[in-house]
Amino acid sequence: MDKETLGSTIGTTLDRFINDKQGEFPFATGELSQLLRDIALAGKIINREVNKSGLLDIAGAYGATNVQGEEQQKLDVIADIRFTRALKNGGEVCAIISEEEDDLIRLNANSRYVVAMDPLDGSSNIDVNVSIGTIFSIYRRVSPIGTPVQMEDVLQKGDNQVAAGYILYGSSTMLVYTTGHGVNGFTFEPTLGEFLLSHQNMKCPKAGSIYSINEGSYQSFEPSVKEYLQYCKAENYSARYIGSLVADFHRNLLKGGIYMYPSTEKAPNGKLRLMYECNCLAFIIEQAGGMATDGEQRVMEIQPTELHQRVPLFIGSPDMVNKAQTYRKEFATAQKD
Ligand code: AFP
Repeated sequence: MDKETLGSTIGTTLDRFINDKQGEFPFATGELSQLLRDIALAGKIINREVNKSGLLDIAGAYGATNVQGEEQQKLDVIADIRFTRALKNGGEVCAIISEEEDDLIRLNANSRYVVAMDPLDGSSNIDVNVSIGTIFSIYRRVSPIGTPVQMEDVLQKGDNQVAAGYILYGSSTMLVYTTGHGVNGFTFEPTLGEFLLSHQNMKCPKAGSIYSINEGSYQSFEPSVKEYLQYCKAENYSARYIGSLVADFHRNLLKGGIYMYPSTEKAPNGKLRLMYECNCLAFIIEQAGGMATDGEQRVMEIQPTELHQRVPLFIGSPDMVNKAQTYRKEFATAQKD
């Protein structure tokens, strides 16, 4: 891109960018654009709350567990309420799947879109001032508008996503999203209260030298993952693991690397959720030139059967994901023989 073009687009507000991009969708009605704005607004509100953590009584456990059996933090619950309210008020959404809610949240049956979200991922990091994130996916319902939402509207493959993104509450707050036309990142400018385009047309390096995995579970990884980890060490790769998926993913997207949450003895399908963690990030990484698999197939090809389904995840630079997958295939072949 030449300097003139760069100068004219970097710093564009998210609102303007969304408006300008609406033309990329034939027959666009503006509803998806409005929905993305609603999500950005909720993100700004969560950002405000997250920044007060430590000052107000919003950190710590809420005293309940979510459907995953995980202890909910107060900020998890606040984020869930804020996002649900923003999506409800916006009126473009007919149903929400949230990590924090056992069941589907049914909203306006006259609306076109389904949202899957993890309102605040990495909640165990909240109390210790480490980066956390919001993850979201948007689908178009398949049943007719105006009729009650069906499970088939919600349990769609990742390949059907019309948009996906995340908000990273880090050293600065960023919103990164795709509508299937590349990936763009916006940094929050707190004095203006605006997300400004800062990372245009993001691309994941083809090869990388960072691996991210909770190696504390090494003993219970399957042999192919152990072998791949040995390979990473032999290659002198750097190990980096925050334990906040959005933050680990974002670093690897920018610098090149692989994030892995494989199956373990305790969690045969891994820990991460297909609908509101893996699919969203898989859409983004593929749009940025990377790869996301469950060790066998593309994440976005998996047909979901449950709202809170878990799948193993290998995501990041294509050369690294391919290599990890090679170990897996070799191991599977050796077992057959
Ligand atoms: P929490 O929300 O319970 O902190 O879980 C975060 C998370 O879903 C994801 O953000 C991390 O990458 C992953 O779990 C960390 O899990 P381990 O602690 O098992 O490594």
